[in-house]
Amino acid sequence: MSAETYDVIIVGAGFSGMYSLFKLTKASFRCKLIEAGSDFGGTWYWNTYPGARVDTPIPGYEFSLEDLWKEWTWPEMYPNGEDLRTYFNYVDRKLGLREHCLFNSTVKSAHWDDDLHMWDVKSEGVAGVYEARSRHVIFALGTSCEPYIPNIKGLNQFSGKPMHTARWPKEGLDTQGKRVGLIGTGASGVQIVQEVGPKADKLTVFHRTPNLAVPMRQRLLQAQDQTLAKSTYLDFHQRLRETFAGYSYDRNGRKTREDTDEQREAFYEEQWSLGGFRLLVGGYTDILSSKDANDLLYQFWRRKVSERIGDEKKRAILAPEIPPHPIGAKRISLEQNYWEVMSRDNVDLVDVNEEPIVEVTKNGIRTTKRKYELDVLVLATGFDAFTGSFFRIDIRGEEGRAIQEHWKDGVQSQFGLAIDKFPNLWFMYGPHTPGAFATMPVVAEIQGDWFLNTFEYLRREEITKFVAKTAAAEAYSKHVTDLAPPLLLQADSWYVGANVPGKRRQVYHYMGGMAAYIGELEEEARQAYPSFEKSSLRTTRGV
Ligand code: N01
Repeated sequence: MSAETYDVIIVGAGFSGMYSLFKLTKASFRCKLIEAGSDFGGTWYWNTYPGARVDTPIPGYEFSLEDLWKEWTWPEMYPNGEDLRTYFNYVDRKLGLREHCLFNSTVKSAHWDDDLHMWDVKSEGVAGVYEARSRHVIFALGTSCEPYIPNIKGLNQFSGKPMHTARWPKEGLDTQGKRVGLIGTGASGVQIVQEVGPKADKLTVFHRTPNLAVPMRQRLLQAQDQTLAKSTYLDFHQRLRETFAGYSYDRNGRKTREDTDEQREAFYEEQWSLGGFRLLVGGYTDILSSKDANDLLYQFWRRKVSERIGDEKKRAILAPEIPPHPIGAKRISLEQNYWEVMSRDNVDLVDVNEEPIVEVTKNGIRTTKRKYELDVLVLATGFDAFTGSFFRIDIRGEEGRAIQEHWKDGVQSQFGLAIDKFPNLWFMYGPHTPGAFATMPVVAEIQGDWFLNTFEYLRREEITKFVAKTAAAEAYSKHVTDLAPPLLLQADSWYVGANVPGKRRQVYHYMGGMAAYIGELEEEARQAYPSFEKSSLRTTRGV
């Protein structure tokens, strides 16, 4: 065993890992961050596929630290992956994070030692095996880290190697003038269509479920405008902690039928023209609880989108009369010219419900009706979200209990950041947090700040073992389930684990709103952590 011993090992170098590393090292906790990739960025390190771009407008999608934003400007309202990677490098330079990091090393195991109140962590990478001990471990793995690859016959036979969007070659992949096949039309698929459709000789989209995408309204930004706006940034970032979903806009406080038909239409139109997620998180309060409200919104969406799809056959597939699922129950994507690109003559739409894929061959895809010759096959098939990245790691808590076993009947957590029977183990932006229903950096900061306060409390009190009570975690998990609006469960989406065959269907998101989530965390700390058991080895060092 290596002599290296830490207060906190952090796994993952995205927003959450970087923020925690910064806060904890600043407070003199000895930290090590381990990351499988070769640089910072998390999602934005891995997702380098053409067109990858965030769906949250700046300055919401950045750290709220004044030292960072006062010297930084963005070129676009919704930055692309390259600009985000440049930003992460800037953050590293400003905050001096790299010296605490081990890159190119994948954490393979974390085992709890109940005698020493320490975790034994092992990772493997280009520099070989790395082993260290730490009082606490924070898994900052993100929600969507482990790619989901469907079990399609012959997939590995394809000569061009099928490319999952989250494992895109760093050197790029030329699609110019190629025959490209695409499986998957979630957020990644929409962006691939927009980028690759106009370049490819032919783009064949193997389409299963319509994406109920809404306009992004991307725009270029001037540095001087941002500089002027910075006087409002402190208030802006504070507001993100107060709105329901951590956006600068909030729900309108009304139910759909409280407005007349004319008022409602005018409101929809206004939200549509402003773009972003306004129709969902800036709209009526009952969209995910009333089928009637949801249908009205869907029909508005369909009218707007249908105007932009020239081809009648494509329109019937992309914007069907009957909603494929309640709108908003799968994550809505933001599009720029998705419908126009889908309408192009060189873009073919194969409805796999009518014409299922039989197999992937060396040169393409064979459906029940015909064979499609392809040079490139893109899998935009999403992720084994929330649990996939945990289950890849051999994590063992008290009495050697494996996380896979502990969560076999569903995820159980305390506040979406701690797990009963796994002392001193933490996770960020995973299950039971506001997650995909909230602005990501805001959730990362809320959790990171809570860790800092909690670890300072543990240090003060000389508590060396801190573990969520099982009854409290059960109650919290039920609370999260009860908060979910009924329509959320009706779509086969990654929100509820239904995109991966055989995965347990459950509520993975905290849907009580950002302010309520923060309130619960603050109350727990104010009451000196009644949901946790505490014990101490009375060591003089460490947390
Ligand atoms: O993945 P998804 P994603 N045959 O799970 C299809 C974030 N993100 O990578 O809907 C045929 O949404 C599947 O079809 P269906 C964002 O939070 C953000 O696109 O299951 N099709 C679906 O169309 C997002 O929600 C950004 O019927 C198959 C697609 O694959 C999350 O990541 C960009 C299939 C998977 O869609 C995940 O998005 C990218 C099969 N066997 C991602 N198996 C932005 O910020 C799966 N599919 C903009």
